[in-house]
Order: sequence, then structure tokens, then C-alpha cells
Amino acid sequence: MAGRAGYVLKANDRDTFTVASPRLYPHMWSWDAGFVALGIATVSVPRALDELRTLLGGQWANGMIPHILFHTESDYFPGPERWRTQVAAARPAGVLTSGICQPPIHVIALSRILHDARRKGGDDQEQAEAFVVETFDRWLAWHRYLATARDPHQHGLVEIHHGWESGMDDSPRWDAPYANVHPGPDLPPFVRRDLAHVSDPSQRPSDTEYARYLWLLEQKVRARYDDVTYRASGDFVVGDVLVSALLAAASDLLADMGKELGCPVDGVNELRGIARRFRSGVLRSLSPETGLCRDLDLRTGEWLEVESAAGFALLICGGDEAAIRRQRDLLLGPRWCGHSRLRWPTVPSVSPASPDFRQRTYWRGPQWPVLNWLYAWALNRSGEQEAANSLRAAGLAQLVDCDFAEYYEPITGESLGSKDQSWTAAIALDFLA
Ligand code: 2M8
Repeated sequence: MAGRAGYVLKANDRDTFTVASPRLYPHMWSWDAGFVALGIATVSVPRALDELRTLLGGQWANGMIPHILFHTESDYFPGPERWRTQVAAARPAGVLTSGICQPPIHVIALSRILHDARRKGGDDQEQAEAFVVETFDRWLAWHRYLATARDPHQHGLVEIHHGWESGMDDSPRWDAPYANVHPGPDLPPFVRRDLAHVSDPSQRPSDTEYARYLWLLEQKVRARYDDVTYRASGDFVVGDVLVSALLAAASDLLADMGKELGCPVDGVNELRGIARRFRSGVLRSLSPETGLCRDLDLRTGEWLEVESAAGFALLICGGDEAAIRRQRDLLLGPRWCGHSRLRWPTVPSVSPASPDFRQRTYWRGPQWPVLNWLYAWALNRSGEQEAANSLRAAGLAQLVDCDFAEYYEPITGESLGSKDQSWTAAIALDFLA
């Protein structure tokens, strides 16, 4: 399996970056790049560091790491002509990007890479440590952007302006906020390209959903990608609990690495403050009834009660031992990974016991190997080795067909969406290392 996974990453390698998949996603995606880098590190630490270096090349002046870097010509839609980031004061020079962001997984990846490099020693260790020191301020600026521009009132939840920013595009998490997004008559016409690459359109978001996605994109352009302007006028403003947990965990890890390697103390302290604030925000979102964390619709002030895998955010950032044990048991229990109908006991994107569950539709039920990796990583980090090992073993068993698919049908085990998806191959390599 490792050989085939390495082959997929090599085939998707474009020298200084890796396309998210060969046809459906022929560009560099932000959180994909994080997972990809940690997978590549099992084979080549310098190449893994290059992946992150290229990603940082797209960072905006306000610290934001954009969700897509367009390095190649392709028919991906929406491409640069739709994003029109030239209206944004903060856009980077010399690289075309989208104008929104994605979950801050990158420093978690960097800490895995550093760990690998230290195990290998020699040049690998030297290069990885130097890279952390050299890029510390850039990652700090990214985390500071999320903690300030995206949480101006210090609630401890990172605000997202588009479902794409969560990475879980059509998750039922966003059904209620999207119900208040009404594309205007001046939405420019569009032709979807994604459906040309997937055999069954029901595996992808619907046209109604797509129109809403593009309407929010339009609203961001009209706000010139200024967060204050968008907040005052945009339809979708939601506190994302998974992004917040990742920010907390990643900020602590960056503070740890920065402290060990002699990075500026002020920066290290700032990161600890960010970690504390967002950990508290995640804890406050816990539903006493279900034990799951919740997103907050900042337009309506309502908690979003959905049984999605993001509800286990507390496992990622930690902060309450009893609540963590409850989440661990819930995750491995019969509403989730232990559900009797599942082919493989990995993390489904939505509980199979939920009325929202759709077994073939994108982020509405299928199992996403990267999500399973994330929770295995989180459990391992909080000392829950047995639980982590069970997700790892099931995750590898699920990939045995070596399709390295984007997502899997939970009941039949069928591979769905794009094949040869880079981040799926990458997490397989990490699991096998
Ligand atoms: C999917 O999202 C893109 C838009 O960003 C799409 O559907 O066109 C999501 O699964 C997202 O999480 C992922 O980063 C991206 C590339 O794999 O594809």
C-alpha cells in the first residue's frame, strides 16, 4: 500500500506543490497541502517543507492563507477570473489565489514533520528546525488573522464566511445558515465543471447549493475581501467549532516548537493566549444533552444542533477530561464508528443514526479518510492510544483497494468522488510509517 500511495503523491507532484487530485482538483488547496506535507515527510523531509513553503508563498498581507493557490491553467471552476482577488488590498503579488481560507491544519502537519525529522536526525532535522524558525512569524500571522479578523469580539469561535472555509462544503452543519443565503438576480451565470469528473452527480453538492456558494463568493468580492465590510453585509457568518479547535491545538504546538527553538517570547505567549481563548470557546459550545460541540450561527445567534463529525472538536483541542472521555466513547460507540451497518469502523462525516445522514453524498455521511486520521491523531495526543489504534487499523483496512479515494460509502465501503486524492494517499503513508 505504501508503494501505491507514494506513487499517487509522485504523480500529483508538480515540483514545488502537489495538486489535490489529478482531475477534479488540479490546484493546491490549503488544508490538503498540510495533510500532503505530513505524508510526503515520511519519504522526504525537504520536499515536505517545500510544500509548506509554496503554500506560504500565497499568504495574504493580512496573514490569511488562501484556500486555493492557482499555479496552473485548468478548467477548474470557480477559477481566478471568478474570484477576482485583484479587488483585495491584501492579496499577494505574483500568485493567483482564491479569497477565502480553510481549517488551520498546517502547524499540526509541521509538528509531525519536525517529529519525523528529529527521528531521522542529520540534515533532515537541521532543515526542519531551521524551517520552523524561519517561518514562525508567518504561521503566527496566520493564527493571529483567525484570532482577530475572524473573532473581533473575542468569543473564542473562529468566524467563517463560506461553507468552503470549513472544508466540509455541503455538511448539514450549514443547512440552517445556508437557508438564509438567497442568490440575487445579479449572480453572474455559471457552468459547473466538477460534475464532468464525477460519475454520479448525487455524490456532489446540488445546483441550489452551488448557486449559494457562488453568491457568497460574489458577496466577498463586493466587500473587496474586507472582513469588516463582509461582516456588515454578507449572508453567512458562522462560528466554526472545528476550525476553532484546530486553531487552539495548532497554536499550542507552534508555541511549543517556538519555545524549544528560541523563537520570540512575545509570539510564544500570544499563541498560548490564542490557544486558551479558542479552547474555552470550544468548551462553551458543548451540548450538555448530546456531548457534542456545536457551531454558532452568528447571524441568528442560534447553536447549530447537527450530528456531524465536527462535534468531536473537543478531542482535538482538549480541556475537560470528563467531556473528552464522553466524546471518545460516543465516537467509538453505536451512533458513530461502532454503528452496526458500517463496512469499516472509521469516522463518518455524519452519524449514520442521524436523520441528516446521506450515505453517498459528499460531506453528508460518507467517510473521509483525512477526518479519520485527524481523530486518530487527536486521540493519540490525549493519551487514548487504544482508541487511536482502532481508528488507524480501520482506516488502513478501508484503503486496502488502493484507490485512495476522496471519500467512502460507509455501508458498502465503495470508494467515491475523486480517485488518487493526494491527502488520502498522504495519511495512508503517515499511518504506515
Ligand atoms: C472540496 O472543496 C472544493 C472547494 O474548495 C470543491 O468542492 O470544489 C472539499 O472537500 C475541501 O475540503 C477540499 O479541501 C477540496 C480539495 O480536496 O475539495
